[in-house]
Amino acid sequence: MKVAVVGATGAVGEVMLSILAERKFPADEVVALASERSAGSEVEYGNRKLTVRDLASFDPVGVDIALFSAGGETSKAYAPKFAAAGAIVIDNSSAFRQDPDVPLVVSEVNPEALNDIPKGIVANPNCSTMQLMVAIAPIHRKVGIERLNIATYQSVSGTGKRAMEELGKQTADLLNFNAAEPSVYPVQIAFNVIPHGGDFLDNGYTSEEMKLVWETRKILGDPSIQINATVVRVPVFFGHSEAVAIETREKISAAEVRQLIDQAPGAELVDMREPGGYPTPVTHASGNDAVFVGRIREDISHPRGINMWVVSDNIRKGAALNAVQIAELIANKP
Ligand code: A2P
Ligand code: 11C
Repeated sequence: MKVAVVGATGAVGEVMLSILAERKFPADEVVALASERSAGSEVEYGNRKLTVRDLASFDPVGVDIALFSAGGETSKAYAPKFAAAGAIVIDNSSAFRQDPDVPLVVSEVNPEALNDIPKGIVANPNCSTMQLMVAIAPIHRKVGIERLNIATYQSVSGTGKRAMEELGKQTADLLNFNAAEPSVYPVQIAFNVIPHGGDFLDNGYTSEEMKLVWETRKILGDPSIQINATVVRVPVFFGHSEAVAIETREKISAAEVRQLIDQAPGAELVDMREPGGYPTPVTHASGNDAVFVGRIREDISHPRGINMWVVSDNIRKGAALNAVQIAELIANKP
């Protein structure tokens, strides 16, 4: 099997390569692709080095699976070409997620959507949707979810490598009594929080907020779920956190939710109701695969309300890991 990683020099692409090696994905050949800017440089694939090739001049014939994480415009321009050449494209951008002929898949939640891939393209959900699905799908299946109210606390790696450099540089500059210069973000990110992710839309929400609405409905196959989200960027390098308030159709207790999370594939319960007995990006999520769930409690303001705190590594389960898990499901198809 020949696998291509498009965006191999990026924050997600690098981790796609390391997870392919770590999970011993059955690839005979792996090709690392990026823009002509980084063609000729080297990236790591397990304990091997791959020379990065220029996507624009690469011939996709012979590629079986292509993992794309090089931005929406690159996906729009190249994913159909790879699919036409016979590859199955697993696309981490938002370019095709709303296309009804493109399955949007969280490997533990709706793998059956992979039974029909009419365009040869599968979409990988946005990182904040991904971790939310692992945590809430079991609750939706058990008692039905009527409404979700979500506040996110998203790390800078979700924006990409330049944003991580910006947080590091601003932190160092400020600690040395120098001014912090915003460049990737519109305002200072170090020692600050920014209520803005993606682009502003006509309804006053941002695109990152509306992805939580559209993607959740598509993945759970239920357009009736009402969703309200506020996306916030925080000065954390890896790991997105979410405060989630759920209104269910039928009453469910906190103890039952805890049991569902404990049994949910891909989820890990960390809910001790004591100082430190909850997941955080640094103590649990960063560098790990699971979606960590804690602070589960019944909402004192709603008869069918449940609150929870959901944390996961946005680059791993939120992006690279789920893409590789989809590739595994496709590779193992009879
Ligand atoms: P390059 O390093 O050549 O710019 P991040 O999300 O961390 O910023 O990474 C984005 C990834 O997408 C990088 O690997 C980047 O490659 C790649 N990329 C961006 N634009 C293009 C393009 N037009 N063609 C191919 N790869 C691209
Ligand atoms: C972030 N979730 O943290 C975003 C990045 O639609 O895949 C990924 C955007 C996307 O900013």
